[in-house]
Amino acid sequence: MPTRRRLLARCSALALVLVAGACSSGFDFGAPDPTTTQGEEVLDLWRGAHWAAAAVGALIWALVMFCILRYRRRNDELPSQSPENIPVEVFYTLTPLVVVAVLFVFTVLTQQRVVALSDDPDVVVDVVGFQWSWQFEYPEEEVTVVSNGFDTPRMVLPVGATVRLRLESPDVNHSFWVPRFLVKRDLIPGIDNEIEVEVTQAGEWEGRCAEFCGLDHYRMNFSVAAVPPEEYRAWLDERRADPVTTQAASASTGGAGG
Ligand SMILES: [Cu+2]
Repeated sequence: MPTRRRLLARCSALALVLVAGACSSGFDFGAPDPTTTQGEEVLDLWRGAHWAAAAVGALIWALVMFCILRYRRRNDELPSQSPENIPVEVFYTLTPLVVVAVLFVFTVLTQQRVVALSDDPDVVVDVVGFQWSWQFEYPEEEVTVVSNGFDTPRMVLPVGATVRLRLESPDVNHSFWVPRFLVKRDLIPGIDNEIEVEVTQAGEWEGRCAEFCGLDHYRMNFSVAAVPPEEYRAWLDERRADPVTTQAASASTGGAGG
């Protein structure tokens, strides 16, 4: 009996630690707080997968505990030594298949929403990643922000707008990644990769190349500033005075955090 109580106490403590960990992270399970509608979709999938894993884990623990307690040795009589149990075998074969199928369906549905492109985006930015920095061109506004290779370039976007990012590379593979967006996409020479983001809050966040692209890959940082629409228009007007701008976000090491 003391052994059983100790086991139950340890299981309860483990469950408490797991739940406390989930609560302390706001049930985000380690994911960054998203700043785009696409990121919120990804976070929902991330949360759902973790809760599903927790449910499966709880079921397994419950079954293990049931077997340990229910079929523990009480005397020298052997329990049934039947070599098969068809219903149980069907259950534990079908359950993983159902779990994988459900995760697959939710993943595909989320992916379709995240990679969807609108017919008429509010803002278009041509994002060029090159060895080893970035250029952000606003073709409809005739404004370009390009790094001199040392400064951290800054992309400015309006909050609440549908922004199409057309990703291009003139040399080798790179990857556009803003962690707080919770989405990233490769820039591949000769491939037209496009994503859309709708930023939901004002702020400034760091971005970086997420594909090792050569010796100075580590320098490929940039920042994204999301501002109210009127501030965005004012920024464009200011940039038009100097349409091709070498611009530093702040220091030369990754821009603002966030
Ligand atoms: Cu890189």
